[in-house]
Amino acid sequence: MKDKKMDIYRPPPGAKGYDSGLKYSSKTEDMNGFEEGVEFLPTMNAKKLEKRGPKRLVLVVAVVLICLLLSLLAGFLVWHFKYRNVHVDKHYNGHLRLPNHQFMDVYENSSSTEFAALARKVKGALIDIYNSNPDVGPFHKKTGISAFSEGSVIAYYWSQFSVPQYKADALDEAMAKIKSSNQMLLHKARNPDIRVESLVAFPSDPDIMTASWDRSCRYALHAKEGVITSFSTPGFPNSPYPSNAHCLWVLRADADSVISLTFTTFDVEPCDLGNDFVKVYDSLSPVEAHALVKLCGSFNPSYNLTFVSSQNILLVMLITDAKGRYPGFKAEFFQMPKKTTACGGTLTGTSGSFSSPYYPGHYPPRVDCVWNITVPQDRNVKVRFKEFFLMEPGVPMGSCTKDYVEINKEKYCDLRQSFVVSSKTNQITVHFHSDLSFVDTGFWAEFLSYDSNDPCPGKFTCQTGRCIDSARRCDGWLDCTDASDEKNCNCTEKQFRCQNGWCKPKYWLCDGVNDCGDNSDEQQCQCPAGNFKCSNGKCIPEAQKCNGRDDCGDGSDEGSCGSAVTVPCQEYTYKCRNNQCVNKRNPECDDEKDCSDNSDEDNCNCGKRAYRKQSRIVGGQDSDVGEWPWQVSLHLKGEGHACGASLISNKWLVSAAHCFRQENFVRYNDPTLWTAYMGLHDQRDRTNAKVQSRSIKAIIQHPFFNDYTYDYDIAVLELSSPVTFTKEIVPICLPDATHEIPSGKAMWVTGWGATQEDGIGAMILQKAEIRMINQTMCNTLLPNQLTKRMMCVGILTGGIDACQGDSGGPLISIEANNRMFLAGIVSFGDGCARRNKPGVYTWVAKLRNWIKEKTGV
Ligand code: 4AZ
Repeated sequence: MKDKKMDIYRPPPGAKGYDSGLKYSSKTEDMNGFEEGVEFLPTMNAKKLEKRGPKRLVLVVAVVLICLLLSLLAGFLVWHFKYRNVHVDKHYNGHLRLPNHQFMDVYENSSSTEFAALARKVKGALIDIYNSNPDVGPFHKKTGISAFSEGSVIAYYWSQFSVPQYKADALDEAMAKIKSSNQMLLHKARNPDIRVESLVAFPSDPDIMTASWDRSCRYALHAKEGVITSFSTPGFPNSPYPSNAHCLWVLRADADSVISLTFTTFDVEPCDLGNDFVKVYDSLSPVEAHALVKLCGSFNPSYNLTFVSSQNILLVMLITDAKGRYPGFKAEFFQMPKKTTACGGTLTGTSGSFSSPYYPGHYPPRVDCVWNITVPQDRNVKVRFKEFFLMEPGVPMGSCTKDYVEINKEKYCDLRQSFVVSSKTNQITVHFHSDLSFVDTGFWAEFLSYDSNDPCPGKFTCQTGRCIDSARRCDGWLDCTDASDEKNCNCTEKQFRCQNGWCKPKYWLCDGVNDCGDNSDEQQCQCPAGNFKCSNGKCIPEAQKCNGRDDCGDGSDEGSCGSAVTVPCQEYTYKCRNNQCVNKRNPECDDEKDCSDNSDEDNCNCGKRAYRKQSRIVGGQDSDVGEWPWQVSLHLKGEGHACGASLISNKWLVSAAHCFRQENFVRYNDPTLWTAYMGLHDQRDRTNAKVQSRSIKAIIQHPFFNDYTYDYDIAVLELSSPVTFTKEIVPICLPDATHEIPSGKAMWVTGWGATQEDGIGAMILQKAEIRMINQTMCNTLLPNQLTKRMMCVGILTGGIDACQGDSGGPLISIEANNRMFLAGIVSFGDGCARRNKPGVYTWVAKLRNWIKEKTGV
């Protein structure tokens, strides 16, 4: 303390008085104004402060320490009660082998004394095993034995544990390793009567753990030699299955047999509407690791739902929730000798075919098949996979970590289009592997020998080995799956060069489709920066978008301005029933309330197919049963199928006016000449119970139909009596007059028309995916032919199109929530499937008011 005046005590930061001192000293100029003798601030009394300081410090430190201790204690208590003391329930399912026991038929009956006796022993053994592991034993609550099967004896069990949360992972780990731990040996020493082998435990199937039910049912069925055994969900087919139910069917076959199970009818709640499902396990334990398939929704009867077990057991489980009761399933099963699952072998000769076991049924789990293919010495061999379905849930695309086909050291899996693998020698080996869980329909393939010097006589050889027509080289189409037919090309004057070097027909420029792959064919047609591109191609300043005025001329600048807003009515705005207008694009039946009176969602029982979309026939054109349930076949007396039509209500159809024009002195608009078939799939199967046929009461052609230009090519037909809607008969939604379809949009055309120009009609309903082509481009391709009631839709490279006999049929646009709309009616074309000659369709939205006027729909 040299100078008391100078020795100003500064309390620790935060202590009271520190701020005051600073404030004071910083305002020295004000000091002059203070009264003498007034003890103004404690900081000025240095002596007092010096004395008080150390005491206060001790106090502060003590308080801090106490606080620290208290919070530590609180933390410990929280941890103890919230985590250490909080127990979680854990459930496992598994199985084990009892090598010194012989299977007896009575073990199939879980109420037999023999079952109970063995179950007791197995349970005791399991508890012993658990108790010998400190991460497992202390938490064990309950164990039960659910079944036994052959294989000495295999016992299926479940165990329940209650474990502190912080020990849950250790329990999972210990259970996962239970097979490899030496606890089983320990157990054997203690109880020599029961030897345990191959013990495995899996966390219980999460699908079961998340479900809740108050009804359960259990059935045990044993296959009889040479007999097919059927079973079905409770109440089938007269009443729907129960809600909140958990049903199990234990299916068994004799030793050394496997089970073939087929669902002949399957109609469960749609997967996206609820939580009802059926799961099939290749085990008597319902564990995900042995699940073969999880099914929900409804499958049409032609879809193959056959599954084959790897052993003589299968478990089928149905779980339903509180809502949505559906008919359920009917299934049948039979046993067959295990050796029939043998697959692979040696294949020789110049060609042949082979497939995964039970194709097109689902291949069994746990199989490895090897085909050694040898063709004559001087030839090479290639394998063409015609169909290939090896999809497993949860497997990253292309990783092939589970089921796969391996050739030339490369693995193939997932879902693939037809592909070819070739060998540079006269031999090739194909290895098919399926793991323990989840199966698919597999593949079928053919092998061919070829001359290595000329693998594709007269044709172009893709780098994959596939042969394609030489004319397809450098034509802009990717005909080889590896695009090798479009590499190293010199563009002709009818082609332009994409930025990535590919040559594409000039017609494909600015058609709204990214033909180049790098979008360079669409870039030159972009509007300048700051501009909006209208659907008709016009460019307008961005600021004019959504300003309530039709600056484009086609309303496209006002069509999609976020969520629906009531705006002044315009030609392009959707008009609600209460005469208010909204500015949302295509608001009708999109499952969102856009009009204040909800009229945009009225009459929307249309455009949804009842069956799950199953067709995975890549490259094929056959439809599935029920895939296009509004498709109608119009038969002309004495001639059979002549035109298509679409069902729009239970008694009205929409078709093309030109189907009913007068020709060769026949008045085709005479309704008595026609019969309509609804729910039809195969033209040869018109007596099928699913088909409803009706005569026609009235044909109303559009009064402006021009039989020369085909303008207004539309007609409505009234059925003699209404049809009943079924899974195969559903009406299509009609688009509002303001409905917009952007160029490039993919749509579907369906019909029984000719499958090639001048060809004959198809027996099975065909489908093709085609694209909307902009009007400007269309006018260039089909000059002087188009009116405002026509749209051009097709694939400019050719090969896919409607054709004769498809006329009058639907062009379908898939909109929000997979709802389908009748965008067009097949009208005419310049031949069929010709390059740069898209099909012409009647634009239904433009004639929507006329349809309403004539039919009330
Ligand atoms: C017809 O004759 C027909 N490529 C229908 C459609 C097309 C061609 C012909 C379109 O019914």
